[in-house]
Parts: sequence; C-alpha cells; structure tokens
Amino acid sequence: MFPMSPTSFKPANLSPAPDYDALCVDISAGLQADHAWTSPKYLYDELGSKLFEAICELPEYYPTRTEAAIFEQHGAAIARAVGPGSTLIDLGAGNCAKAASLFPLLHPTQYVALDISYDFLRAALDRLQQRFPQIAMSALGLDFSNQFDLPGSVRSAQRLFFYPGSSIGNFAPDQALAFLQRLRAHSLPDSALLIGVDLVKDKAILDAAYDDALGVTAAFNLNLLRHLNVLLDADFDVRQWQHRGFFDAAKSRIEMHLEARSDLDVTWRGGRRRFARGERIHTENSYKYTPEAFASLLQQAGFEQVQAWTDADEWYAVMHARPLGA
Ligand code: AVJ
Repeated sequence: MFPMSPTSFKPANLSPAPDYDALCVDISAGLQADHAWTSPKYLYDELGSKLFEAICELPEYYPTRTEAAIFEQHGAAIARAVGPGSTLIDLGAGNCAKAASLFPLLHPTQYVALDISYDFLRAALDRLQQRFPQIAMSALGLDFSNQFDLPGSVRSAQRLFFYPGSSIGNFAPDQALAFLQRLRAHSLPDSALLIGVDLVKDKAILDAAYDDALGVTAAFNLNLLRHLNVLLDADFDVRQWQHRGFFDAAKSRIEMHLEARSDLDVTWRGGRRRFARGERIHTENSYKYTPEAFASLLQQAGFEQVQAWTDADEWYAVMHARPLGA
C-alpha cells in the first residue's frame, strides 16, 4: 500500500513575534519570583527531548520500562477495556515510540500526536507513517495543558485520550484535577482515557531515578539554561549551576532544581537577577500517587468505570476510565 502522508497543524502561537514578548514576560516573572522557577515545558527543546529519551533508557529511571511491562503483561485486558478502532490521541507524544508499540495491541484507526516540541514530533511521525500506512496520522504542535480544541480532521468517534509516561505528575494535584475535568468536558460519550501514573515508593528509588549515576538527568535539567539563553537571549553560564533532584515525601513529589555554585549575575531580555551561591531555580515537580488517590482524582473529575493495572512491585499504574454517564 502507498504510505499516506501525515497531515499536520502548527499553531500560530509557536512561531511568530507577537507572543514572543509575552513569553519573555512570563519566564521573567518566574525567574524574578522570591523562589525562582520555570515551567517544565522549557526543558524540551530539541536537545532536551533527546536527553529525555536517554533518561528513559537509564537503569535508575524505572517509569518507562515499568509502564511498558504493564502493557506487556496486561495487554489483553487493556485492549478489551479500550476496544478496537479508536482514534488514539497522544497527549505529549515525544518520539511516538510508546504509542507505536501499542498499535498492534489497540488497533487504532487514527493516530493524532500532540507535542509542544513540534519539529521533533514531525520527524518522528513521518518515520512512523512509513511503518503503519493503514493508520491515518496527524501531528499537532500544541500544548494540551491549556488548549483543548482539536482541528476538524480529528475523527470524533471513539476518542481515546492517551496520556502515558506519568506526565500528569507535572501538575500539582489541584491542577491535575482541573486538567482532568477539562478533558472530561471535552469528552464525547464514547471517549475514554488511558493514563500512566507513577506511584509513591521508597525514597531511595525515587531519588536515584531523578539523580542518576551518569548525570543524564543533570544534563537534561541544566540544558534548560541553554534553552533560556536562546529563548530570552540570556547569559546563563551552565558550568556555574548544579542539578538537584530529590523526593519530598511530605509533598509526595520529586523536585528538580538548578542551584548556583557561586554568587551570579544573570541578564536576559526583559530582566536580570543576582543569584546568591546555593540559591535555586525550581524547574520541575513530579507528583507521585497511591493507586487509590489517583482513582479518586479521576472520579472527582467526572470519570467512572476506572480500571487499574500495576506491576508486581506497585511502582506504576496504568488506568482506563470513561466519562461519567457514558
Ligand atoms: C516526563 C514529566 C513524566 O516526571 O518523570 C524525568 C520528566 N524529569 N526525569 C518525570 C523527568 C526528570 C518526567 N515526565
């Protein structure tokens, strides 16, 4: 069969100048806050996406392989919950490898890949379309956390919102609830959600997963500064900063920070700041749930028929749910 050419949609807000000032103002506000912070989305420039792929290969970073093992072990039951012929909507597709590995299990009719790192996504989808010419594919360069409107080319029947990798962990629980509620509001009666959730576990395992021996996570975190240098015309000196990544059990979250190795002055378009030695920029949170807590979050958001599958150690869960009253 002749491979179909995937369609694509690059929204205006990812390229032109008008929003550029807004972006500077936005990032500046975080950098100049009492406790400096940046959104985790800025971790994913082209190199950042590649470093994240490398993280997924690390022995310490269990989520990716544990999620894959759950799909491996409980594939038949998950496929039964989903049903064949879905429109698989991948929220944060990255290199599309995860969804692609599920095609033979879930038999989707259409694959819609969303990611903020558009060029990376586009290249991955082009390769994938060659391998699966029978599945209609489209790439959408949008940030699903604040934009839910899908273009008309996305089939409305049997939409399966696929949110793997525990990306939901980047939201604080109240934000996660709001996100799931909006997803629920944009669901049709025959839509469903398939989501991966990282679970609370021993601190030593969590700490190692976010501060690995090779320093790949450190490079991933530090690369944010290179990205900010490009985005904001900033003058961060990467060598002057150090990666911190650790589990805070009381908050049930991983925190990632970048810590100044000495007193530093940083300047960027629209701002400047002095960082004292030891001062940090908070770059990411990654919340961990118990299976019960996450199932109840889904129910609060208006989902029902929650089914959960975990690995033997209960390190990770895959959950399927349908909109209430469907
Ligand atoms: C992509 C948000 C799921 O929180 O585990 C990995 C990102 N950060 N190592 C995670 C991440 C550091 C990852 N998520």
